[in-house]
Amino acid sequence: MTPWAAHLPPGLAPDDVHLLAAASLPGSWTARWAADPAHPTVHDDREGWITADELEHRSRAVAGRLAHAGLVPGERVLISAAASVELVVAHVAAIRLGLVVIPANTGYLEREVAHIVTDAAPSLAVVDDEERGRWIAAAAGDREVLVVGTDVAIPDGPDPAWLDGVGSDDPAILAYTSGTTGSPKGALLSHGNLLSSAEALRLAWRWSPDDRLVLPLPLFHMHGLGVGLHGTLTAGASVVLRRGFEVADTLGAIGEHQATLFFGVPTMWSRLASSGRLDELRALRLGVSGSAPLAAALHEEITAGSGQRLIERYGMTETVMNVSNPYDGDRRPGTVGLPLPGVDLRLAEGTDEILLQGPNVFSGYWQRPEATAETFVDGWFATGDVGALDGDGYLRIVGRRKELIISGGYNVYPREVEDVLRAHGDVIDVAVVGLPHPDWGEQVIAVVEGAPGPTSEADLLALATAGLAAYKRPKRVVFVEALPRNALGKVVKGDVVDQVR
Ligand code: MLC
Ligand code: AMP
Repeated sequence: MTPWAAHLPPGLAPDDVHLLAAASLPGSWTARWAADPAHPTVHDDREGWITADELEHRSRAVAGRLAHAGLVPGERVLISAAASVELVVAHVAAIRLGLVVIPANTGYLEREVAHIVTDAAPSLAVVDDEERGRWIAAAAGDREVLVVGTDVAIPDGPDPAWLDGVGSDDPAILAYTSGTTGSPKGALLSHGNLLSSAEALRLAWRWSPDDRLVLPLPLFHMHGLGVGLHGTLTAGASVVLRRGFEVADTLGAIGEHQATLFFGVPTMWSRLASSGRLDELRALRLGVSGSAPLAAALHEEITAGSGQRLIERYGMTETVMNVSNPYDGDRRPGTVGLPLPGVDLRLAEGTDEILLQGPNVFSGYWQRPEATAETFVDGWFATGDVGALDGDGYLRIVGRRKELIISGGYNVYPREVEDVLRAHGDVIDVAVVGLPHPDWGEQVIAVVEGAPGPTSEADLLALATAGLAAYKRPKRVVFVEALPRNALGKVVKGDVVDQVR
């Protein structure tokens, strides 16, 4: 039996599943808009609801402006802004035009933004912050980059001839991630990658036009963008955007909008649980957790307090969504469930690294053939995560081969933080590690070899504040006489954790 058959709604067989039938994201979305133009589709507090028809017309108009400004399919557009209807319109317009969207964290500082601009050479940037716009223009240097606000207030143009003309192999999103090691690389995701994943979730989670998602996740990472927004549009459903997560705001929006769906990272679920207000989630049809491990005890606490049996699922920038607990059947705490429709999964011999294949798996890193080659083993994408399979095929994520800290659902690459701190004169060497933490899941700690001077800790934190987005900064600096090293002189991270735990 196909392992993912367990995800399908009753009456649907694997042979009936055609994840790429709509060919592209616009292929899927425009069919939804035509079928029910009056459907309330996207909501923010400034504009209220816009309908499917309004989204179609507004994104068409923005696409006309972008084409009139000279943008052609394949050119990159960097988008970095808080969630809003305007942002969604700009994103959908770019996608319909065949542009390649680079979603960038709004917390990035100049150094982090400049790296992306230099690497991806965007022709357009959509930002909600003038300073960020200046950083982008400066990093682009002599290369022309058009910087606009989320309203894309540039002259109108006619409907572009190639609107909605993209196919499944055409690129749609260039998402920056450090992957296993090194500086951030752009993972190039095609329309087929994103569509197949959104379709798989639509089937697996029974996502229907009647669903209403409250979404406080940012739209610059896969969870908010590839799952929350694309999933909503692919299902012809509705989404209520929030500008960040705060317990009272989220619960208020869920109540006010009679939400049926809520997706969060474990830090959000843990804050909801600590609020004592879990009962307010009772009316949801489905709650989902992902992006970092959800502790089994928290999973049970949420069930007890809200009646919601969460679905935990597993995804990645390079692959969108891979594995999920089933809608019907056992939603098993401590596991991420079974491969989603279309996804093949196996564990590597000897290391148990999780390997993936499927229409959701990206084709490679932007202009990094070597990094791409390293991450594919005989055609299988090597995730850097280590897994174990229960007897009946449920996947547990039991470790990581890559050096990665996941804090509040955001990925922090120790190497990047270490490089920034090493600039300080008092630092002989530094190891950045993640320690278990009740709110963040893992907390970033810098362990510094070198004698602390009177202001060393403050100086180090100032370096971090100047060079790193807030979520990457060490929450604590610990000085040690010597970092633990192996016979080759290499710092042993596991021993560093023991040293400071
Ligand atoms: C914010 N801070 C963080 C942080 N988020 N520090 C560490 N880790 C984080 N995740 C900083 C703030 O800037 C602030 O710094 C201080 O910590 C306290 O912030 P806060 O007010 O408590 O944080 P808050 O704004 O409430 O944000 C917490 C959060 C947010 C959990 C809501 O981090 C968040 O939205 N996380 C979700 C990230 C996400 O979308 N991940 C999906 C990746 S996709 P200062 O200096 O100002 O005091 C992916 C694939 C998949 O992984 O499978 O989904
Ligand atoms: P990113 O590269 O930001 O997309 O992060 C992807 C990584 O998040 C994966 O490789 C996993 O290590 C981790 N991840 C995502 N979902 C889960 C989950 N449910 N449990 C444990 N780790 C997860």
